[in-house]
Amino acid sequence: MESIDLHIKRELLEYLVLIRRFEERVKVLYHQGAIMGAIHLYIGQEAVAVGVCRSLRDEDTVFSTHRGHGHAIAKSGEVERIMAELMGRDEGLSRGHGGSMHLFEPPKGLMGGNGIVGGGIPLSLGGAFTAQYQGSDRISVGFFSDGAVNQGTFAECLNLAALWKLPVLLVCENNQYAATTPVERSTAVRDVVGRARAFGVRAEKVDGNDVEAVFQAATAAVAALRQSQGPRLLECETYRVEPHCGIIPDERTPGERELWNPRDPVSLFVGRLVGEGAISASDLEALERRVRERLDRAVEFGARSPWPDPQVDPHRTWVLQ
Ligand SMILES: Cc1ncc(C[n+]2csc(CCOP(=O)(O)OP(=O)(O)O)c2C)c(N)n1
Repeated sequence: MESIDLHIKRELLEYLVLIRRFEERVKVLYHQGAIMGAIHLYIGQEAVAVGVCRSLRDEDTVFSTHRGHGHAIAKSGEVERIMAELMGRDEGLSRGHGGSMHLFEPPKGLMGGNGIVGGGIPLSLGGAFTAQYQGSDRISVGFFSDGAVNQGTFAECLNLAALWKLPVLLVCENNQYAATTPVERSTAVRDVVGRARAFGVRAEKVDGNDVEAVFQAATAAVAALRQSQGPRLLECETYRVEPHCGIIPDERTPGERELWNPRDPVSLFVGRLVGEGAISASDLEALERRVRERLDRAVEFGARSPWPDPQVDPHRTWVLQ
């Protein structure tokens, strides 16, 4: 496995911290009533979004899930407009009409979240088919979690992607739960990689809390996809730290979360970079300050943005080149 350049490692860290602090801020704003509707926090899973999305180009398409803030930030970098969207404002990515689960920015390849579990998988095949049909080397990514692998659409999509050799990277974020149901109570065969291989899709399991491992696996998969070598699947083993959704009480057994603390993706990467001498304590302080100031600006931007006019059609039109 090739080592990762220092400037890329720093970029990965910047996004990890940005997403973590963004989600912490969203949690506060939600409880203050500044964000309404359902929110699904991504804390604990940041290394997956960052490792995958930072291996992509702008024009590659990403189809997200109901838990999509991390994907949206890592793919588009549009923190201010994502925050405004969560706050339901007109300058949000979807002009305040979509909210947390509908973050779209096609010019940056961000093709939205999805309230339908597993719904993004067939859409990601659509993105891949478009690229293949146009003769482009663009690739498409479909994120989903362990709950989606028991939806019929997952099996259908594995088959079609393999049959048509679509340039799609399917990314399973195995975060141990589907809403409040632990994976062992919902899934007879938990080997997602094995399921993919049964359909002829090349698949690999990685530590989803290790941003470098995810980035390296995604980079290799993306390179193969650009050479039309057929679909790939990455199963990223991770852990969702927060309850399923802002309005559902926690479902964890006492002490369970703490067991995952040593695997926290942000601390893990910070510890490794400090150990390598790649960053110093003052670099970290500066990074935290930068992120805090950026989030302050994002919240101000959202709060200043007008409420959407319900009479105005929120749709924007994009044509993928
Ligand atoms: C087709 C469908 N069935 C059920 C639901 C209700 N629902 C919303 S989130 C969720 C759990 C999804 O679990 P998973 O895919 O593992 O994602 P996680 O929330 O763990 O990130 C369910 C069942 C839904 N939105 N769509």
